[in-house]
Parts: sequence; structure tokens; C-alpha cells
Amino acid sequence: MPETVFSKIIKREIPAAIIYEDDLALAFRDVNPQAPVHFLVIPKKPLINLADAQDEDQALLGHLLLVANKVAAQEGLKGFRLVTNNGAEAGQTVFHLHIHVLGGRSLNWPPG
Ligand code: DGP
Repeated sequence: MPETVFSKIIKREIPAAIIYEDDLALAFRDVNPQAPVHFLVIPKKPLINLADAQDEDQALLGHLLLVANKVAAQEGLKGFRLVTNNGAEAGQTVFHLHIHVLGGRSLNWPPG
């Protein structure tokens, strides 16, 4: 998988506002926030997107959801939304799997 800005954030080659880290995952604030709280949860493993994940990634994917929940609580969010854009057609621009976590305001449905 080619290097992305997110792999550079993992390696601390470019700065980011990191709010959580463990052996498997990293969470940092989105540089272009779409809500008062908007952070990204990424695996350290270089997966392109959800479609790139395999059965062997089951525990890792579950871990990312639990990290999203944990950091949302840390951020004081009661209601929040998770989004993962899978592929360019869905709006994916950085090709390293990431879960957007959005909150801190009312969120409309359906999303655009
Ligand atoms: P997506 O469109 O789902 O691929 O979302 C990519 C998000 O990543 C987008 O909301 C902006 C964010 N982003 C892109 N480059 C950087 C960066 O260098 N630092 C941070 N913190 N966020 C970034």
C-alpha cells in the first residue's frame, strides 16, 4: 500500500492533534472538522479501507469501534456518528482506513 498522510502521522513525520494511541490504533483530530468534535480513528496496520480488510482483521475492526466509543466518551460526547468512506465514489480521499467520529451538534439524516 502506498504511503499516505496517515501513515506519516503514525510515524510522527507530520504533526497531528493525537488524542488517543495504543498498540493497534491512533485517534487524532480531523484537519477539516465538519462538527465541533470531529476526529479520526485509524488502525496502525496499513489497510486501504474497509473493503481491504480480511477475516483476520475481525478483532482489529472491533477494536477500532471500541476506541471510537472510548474517545467519544473522553471528548464528552453522548450522541455521535461514525462514518467510513469506502472508495473514491463514497468520498474517500485518504486511502488508509479511517473512521470519522462526529459530534457536538445535531446531525442531519440522511447524510449527503
Ligand atoms: P475521507 O474523505 O473519508 O478520506 O476523509 C479524510 C479526512 O482526513 C478529511 O476529513 C480530512 C482529513 N485529513 C486529510 N489530511 C489530513 C492531515 O494531514 N491531518 C489531519 N489531521 N487530517 C487530515
